[in-house]
Amino acid sequence: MSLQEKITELRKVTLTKLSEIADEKTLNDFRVSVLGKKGELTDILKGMKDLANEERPKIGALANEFRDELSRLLEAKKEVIGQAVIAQKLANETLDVTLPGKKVAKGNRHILTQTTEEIEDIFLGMGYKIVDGYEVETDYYNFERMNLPKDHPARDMQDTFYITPEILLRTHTSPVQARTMDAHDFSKGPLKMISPGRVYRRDTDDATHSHQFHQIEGLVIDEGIAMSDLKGTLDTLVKKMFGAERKIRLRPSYFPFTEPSVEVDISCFKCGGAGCNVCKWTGWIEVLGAGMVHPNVLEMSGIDSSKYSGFAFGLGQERIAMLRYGINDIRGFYLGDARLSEQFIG
Ligand code: FA5
Repeated sequence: MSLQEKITELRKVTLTKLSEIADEKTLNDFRVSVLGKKGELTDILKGMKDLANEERPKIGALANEFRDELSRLLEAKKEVIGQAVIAQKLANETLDVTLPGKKVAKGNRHILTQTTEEIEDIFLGMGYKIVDGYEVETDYYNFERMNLPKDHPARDMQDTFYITPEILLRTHTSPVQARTMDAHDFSKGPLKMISPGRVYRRDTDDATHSHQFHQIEGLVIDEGIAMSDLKGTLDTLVKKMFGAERKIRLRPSYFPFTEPSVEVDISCFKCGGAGCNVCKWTGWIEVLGAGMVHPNVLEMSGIDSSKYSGFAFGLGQERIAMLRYGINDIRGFYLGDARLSEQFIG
């Protein structure tokens, strides 16, 4: 085969192969394999030395023509491949704004937290301040300052977890009363506070009792505070929490730190007072303990009980939330079961 024929044949084969190439790397390798130093065209042109002098320029011109043509075609192909790569990328990265978004799992505050905050809001609206207490308390504040001296039989009503004989987990939020009274400057006005928090008792857990639960303490001290102030305040709370048609009822009770003491019932939200399984057919549901602050408790804080008087109350948030939402087992609050908490997204 003459060199001319070889070049013509190479051109034919090359153009066919070129049409099949679809990526840049193959294209580059192909260029090197034809036009490179060790490429096929270079190889063919090695035969130039054996040609007659007048033949050489002809073959040289043919080879150059082929090299130019192929270079142009390679360049054009490179451009086509580049465009295709961009088009592919654009197609892959298309953002469809009409697709539904990915749902982010949304948490919510615990129902007891929500209940506490709702009660806090009601009292903030009535001019109370919110005070924090200690969950690890002294026997002194938890019992003695609440008019429960050592060996007082009423201590049995609230047995607890002792850390040392003098330090314990508080059994109620009432010790915050004494701490707040100690710190209050009455020349600056009356004392009105609530104190929410966790309390502990050595109780046996069942559907309505837990060894750890929550209370909100309330305390008002000023000159001339009367039982009617307590009743009006609790009536407002109950109507805001359970609805304007709810009534409250005070029953005589006993707490060493209040005198007189009362248990406060609300008319049943389910039957309206007629009697049902929720109120155990009494028409009333007990929600909290309260009373007029015992003069001994005032005096222990250095408050003149002949001049000042006050009321206090303590309610359990679990009890309130159970009644309000029809939750029939207190343990549900602490199990972290999303099926319960998801019902109270708020
Ligand atoms: C007291 O704890 C008093 N400190 C309340 C008080 C304060 C009275 C100020 C007078 C003046 P009592 O033990 O009744 O009282 O508890 C109050 C509320 O806590 C109860 O009405 C109930 O809702 C809740 N409670 C009591 N024990 C448990 C328990 N084991 N589990 C869940 N809630 C409880």
